[in-house]
Amino acid sequence: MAAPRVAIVGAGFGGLCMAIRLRRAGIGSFTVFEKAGELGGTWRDNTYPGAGCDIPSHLYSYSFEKYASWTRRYPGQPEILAYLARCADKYDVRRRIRFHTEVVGAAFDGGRWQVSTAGSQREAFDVVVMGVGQLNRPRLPDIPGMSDFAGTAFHSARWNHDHDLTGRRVAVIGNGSSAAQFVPRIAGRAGRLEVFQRTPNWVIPKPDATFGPAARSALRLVPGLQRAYREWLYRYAENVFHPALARGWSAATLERRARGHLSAQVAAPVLRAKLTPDYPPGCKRVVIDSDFYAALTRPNVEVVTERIVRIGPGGVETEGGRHEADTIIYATGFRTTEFLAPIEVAGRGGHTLARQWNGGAEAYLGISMPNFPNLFLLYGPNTNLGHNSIVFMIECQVRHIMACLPYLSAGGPMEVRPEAMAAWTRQLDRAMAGMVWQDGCRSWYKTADGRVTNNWPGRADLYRRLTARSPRAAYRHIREPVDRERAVASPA
Ligand code: N01
Repeated sequence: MAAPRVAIVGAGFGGLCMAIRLRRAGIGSFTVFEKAGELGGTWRDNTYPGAGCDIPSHLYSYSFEKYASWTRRYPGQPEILAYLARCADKYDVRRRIRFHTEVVGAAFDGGRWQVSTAGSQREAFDVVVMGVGQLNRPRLPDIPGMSDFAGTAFHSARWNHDHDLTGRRVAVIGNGSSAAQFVPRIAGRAGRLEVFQRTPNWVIPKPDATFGPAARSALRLVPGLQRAYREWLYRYAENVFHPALARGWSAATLERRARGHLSAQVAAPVLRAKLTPDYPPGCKRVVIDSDFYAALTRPNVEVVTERIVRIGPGGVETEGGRHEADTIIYATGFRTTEFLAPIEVAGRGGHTLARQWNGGAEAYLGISMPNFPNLFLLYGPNTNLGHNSIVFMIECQVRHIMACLPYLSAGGPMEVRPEAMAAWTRQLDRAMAGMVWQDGCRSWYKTADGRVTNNWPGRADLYRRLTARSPRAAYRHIREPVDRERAVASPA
């Protein structure tokens, strides 16, 4: 086969990384499908006030495109988006992005993938790489009466910048990382702000700082300095944060830090009690923010913990009474466990991903699935991290896919062997048992029945080693007889 034709779905960190790697390998036969009119994925969509990343800038960037000129230790959304746009231009992949083109389906047919886009266009590719991410579809809650609300309502990932919050009575539903970032930015403007909290989060301060001209020059000019700084950030995350999530030596340190931060910032015992979680830190995503607690102590801000029963035209009704509001901001997160949805994916032999993932999404290395030859995922199941940079994980995945390309070019479509998949699942289950995510909390890492489908339990180092192995042993080529075999399709 000549260079395979590759369809990449999504132009966020993952899709762009794949496109750049292909381009650098001299493979130009790829198309990036992007449903929106601009690149950037989650960093294009999340424009709420204060949006930013709580992984340090020099680590939250591609290893092949280090950037010395970050202005802050922790990057803000505009700077990350600008970084991605610069990467796309520098590596000349922007012209391969088909904007405003939503992929709605992919079907493996006759040894190739037929990729369907909205508007019923179909196009054949040898390989499909899904780079749609885990945090791409906002989740609105299912609260009775939401459509009756007479004021302005929007989700944090679809911020309504035309709506001036000055003097408003604002209800914020949810208190995760997104709310923690924007509540301090809007609390001073809103007339009254109520944060509806279902479960308190552990919060630790974010040691943010600006990089002045001298620091930026040093990082740019001193040989090896930026690399060493990045390496230090990475090692710190591996050696200090990971053990905290694996119930290791730093778990107690993390809890002390979070409790100390709460005590230092919130003096009132009633509010402090409301904000104190009853599960171990890390079970849900730890919020890393220095301003959230302080905002919650403002006289015009209240934390409401009574259960929401309905939303009416005039605001939010809880078990304790009515809370008048003219603006509701849903900071209720994303549909994280529905990987790839709503794209309909049909593999060989009548297998559909919807059916195969009935009990929760799973993929070998988070990248590939039996019955779906030449289909690869970026930031797929069990590859999210609570302790280190997702960009690192994405680069590991892209490297693995690049290693698969010569193999499938030479021998035809290939898929992961069922026995490799089963061994992976066993290994994952064993590692998962030691992690704090199991410890009695609800989180976006889990399906409704409690299976952790989003997170990688090991260190990032281990993931790098596993994905760096030659794919030969774990994959097999799909020959005609196998290709024609029909699955005994059980009802979905
Ligand atoms: O979403 P979340 P997020 N009634 O799922 C509540 C990344 N991120 O957008 O905890 C009432 O964390 C829900 O309550 P509960 C980061 O990985 C990163 O804040 O389920 N409340 C919770 O409080 C982060 O973890 C950065 O009880 C309801 C909230 O809504 C991820 O994105 C910055 C409810 C949802 O919190 C998601 O964060 C921002 C209901 N019916 C985000 N339904 C960085 O800095 C839900 N909730 C990298």
